[in-house]
Amino acid sequence: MTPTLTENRTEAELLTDRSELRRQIEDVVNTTPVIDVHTHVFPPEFDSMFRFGIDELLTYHYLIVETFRSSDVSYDHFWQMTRAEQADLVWKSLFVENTPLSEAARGVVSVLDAFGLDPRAPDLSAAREFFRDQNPNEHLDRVLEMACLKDVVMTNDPFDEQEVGLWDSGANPDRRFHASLRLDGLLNDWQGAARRLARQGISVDAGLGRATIDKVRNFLDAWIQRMNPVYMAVSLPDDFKFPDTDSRDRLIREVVLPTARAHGLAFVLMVGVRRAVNPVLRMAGDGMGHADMSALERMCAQNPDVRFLATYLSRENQHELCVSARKFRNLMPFGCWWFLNNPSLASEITRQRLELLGPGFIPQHSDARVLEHLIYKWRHWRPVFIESMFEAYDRLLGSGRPVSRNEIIRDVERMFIGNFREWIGRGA
Ligand code: RAT
Ligand code: ZN
Repeated sequence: MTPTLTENRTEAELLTDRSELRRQIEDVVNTTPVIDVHTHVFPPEFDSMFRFGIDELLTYHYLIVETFRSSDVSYDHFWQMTRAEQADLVWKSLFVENTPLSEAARGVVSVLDAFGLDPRAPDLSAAREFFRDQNPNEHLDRVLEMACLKDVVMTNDPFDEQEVGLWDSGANPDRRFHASLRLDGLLNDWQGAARRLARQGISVDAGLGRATIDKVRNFLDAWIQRMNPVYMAVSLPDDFKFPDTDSRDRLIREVVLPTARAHGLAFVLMVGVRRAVNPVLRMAGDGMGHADMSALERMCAQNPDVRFLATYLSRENQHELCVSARKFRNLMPFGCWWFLNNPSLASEITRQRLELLGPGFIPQHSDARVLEHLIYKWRHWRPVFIESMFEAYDRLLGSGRPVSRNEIIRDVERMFIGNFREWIGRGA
């Protein structure tokens, strides 16, 4: 539709009235599609990796830990249950016998409400029937629209047998889904990686000699060719150091960074996770810790020709990350990761980033694992972002510099799409 002259004038008009300013921010933020730069969601082409529906939603690892705190089920018994039995127990413990006050529990409520399902239902029969009846492709389109998403970045593990099988059989993801090459298996467990490479017919020496370095580089080249990833990524522990004396350091320097350079690929660092703090909780058992930011600063300083995206898990690292990003133009902070993706912390982090970096950061990613997570993660976050943006623009207004709707659109598009596109060096 061609905009009328009046609409054009309105877009450029300065917003000097505070309530109109808020209304315009709300409208722009709620209607601008975002690129979700880190998820664990897959499209229907990925068979059983396409996870959706109430049983998957309720057996999210965030909710499993909460269930152990509100029920006396033993760990062993829980892990022996079927997924449906686990989901029934989570529902009973967190949604019927208790009020779903936590962020992850409220997420399920928001999803049910979005589809007109009863969040106070005594059991899951109606919700199960609803999700069973959905056509996967139509449901996917609907969810992306409800979350107001443009594109989604998956997490793709070249050591995951199921995933390798899918790529081998010519998996061709929906064009809105982009691959990212996840390197945890390579960088965080070199001994295990050596065994897995051997199983794929690539014999390597544990000591990382020249020939092995070349083979691992070829391995990554082949996966890049196959997946066409938008970046390479790794999650790192809180005690991550750079430089270091271990195999991860050798692999980062001699394999990953040269590969990033050769392919013009950004390197994503997700720092601060302490894996398996409580192993009986399985994938729900990871914790976190405060990391030393100087490792990232050294990596950015030594590799000015590589673009880095970074997110830290500890609240205490957030201010330091902003300051590091001010010092290194090849560093892009992104998202409020995992335990930080709660309204109170997301608000604090976003406001801090706006104050220190202006629009030069990627404010959020969802980390969704189940398709419908996309709905609640983005619907819960957008109001937080609106408040943070209002605070920043309102202060500017108070200082004598009102903004127009056009400027709000420009800023939001930069943070929702532009910064990421610039970092990955292409349109996503
Ligand atoms: O947020 C999560 O679900 C975590 O389990 C992890 O996926 C984390 O985001 C990661 O990518 O390692
Ligand atoms: Zn993740």
